[in-house]
Amino acid sequence: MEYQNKFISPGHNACAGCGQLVATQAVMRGLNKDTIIANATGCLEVTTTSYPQSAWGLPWIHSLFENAAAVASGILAALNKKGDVKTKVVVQAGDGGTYDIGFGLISGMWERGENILYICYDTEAYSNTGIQASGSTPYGASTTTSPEGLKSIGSTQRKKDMLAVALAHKLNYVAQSTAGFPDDITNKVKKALALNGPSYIQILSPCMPGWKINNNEAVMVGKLAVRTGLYPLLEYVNGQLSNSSIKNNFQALAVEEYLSQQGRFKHLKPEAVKYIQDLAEENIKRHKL
Ligand SMILES: Cc1ncc(C[n+]2csc(CCOP(=O)(O)OP(=O)(O)O)c2C)c(N)n1
Repeated sequence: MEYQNKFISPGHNACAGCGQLVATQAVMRGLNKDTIIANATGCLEVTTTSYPQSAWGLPWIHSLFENAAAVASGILAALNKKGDVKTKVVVQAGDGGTYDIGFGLISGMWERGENILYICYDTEAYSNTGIQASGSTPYGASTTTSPEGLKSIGSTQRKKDMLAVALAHKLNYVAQSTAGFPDDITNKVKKALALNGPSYIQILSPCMPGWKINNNEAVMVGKLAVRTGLYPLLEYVNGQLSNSSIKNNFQALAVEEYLSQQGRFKHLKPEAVKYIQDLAEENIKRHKL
């Protein structure tokens, strides 16, 4: 396995050990040089492009927070006009850009069935602006807009099911992974691009300040998300579940193993933990292969 990365260089200023950058490096290993990236606003954009520098080794564009999907559609239209069928178009965005702010334009891009790979780095909050809750924030997480307190358990919402939203748009390829499994990410990117047609890959990307974990814990926490069944590795081809980390012999760890590693869940009482355990069980039932 080639771990040298020519498309994202180490000179960016993301937090040391950032889960999103672990995931990005894995994504970049799945791309080839004939790729154009449209990036939404967010940590990945801000930390890799401090003017006049750039950490990107591929053509890369940032415009606004909400319009990365529309920018990608425009790039694809220009490539089509030029008769270029070789160059791939990839969108990268955080969960705020995907679940909330860019939602409408993503839906339009998917509706048009365009051959674009959309990657969501899911940090489960608006990380770059100081950990505000997004549509992806899970139940019980403390964020700056859903802080835990005497009368608050943190976020009381259930995480929006973006995978189901993507599937409802009948994409050719929909997958989920975590920064705990970089090779799984790389393989999924390669597969999405080989299949052609619209595709969506969502990657759980542990965030040190947001999740209140240490700099060396992003990969470990990413693995625990999978092993508890809270965030399984999933792959849907043409709408059918074709691969899942939850197989017949899957032995799930208790969700406490995952929650107790993270400061954002430290305040949770047994009854909230039980509710999250039920969510994991529901997930396990639903995604068993
Ligand atoms: C329309 C608009 N709203 C808000 C902002 C401010 N803003 C910049 S980055 C950011 C957070 C991005 O969160 P997310 O998309 O989850 O990516 P992350 O930083 O977590 O990787 C926000 C709210 C903006 N630039 N544009």
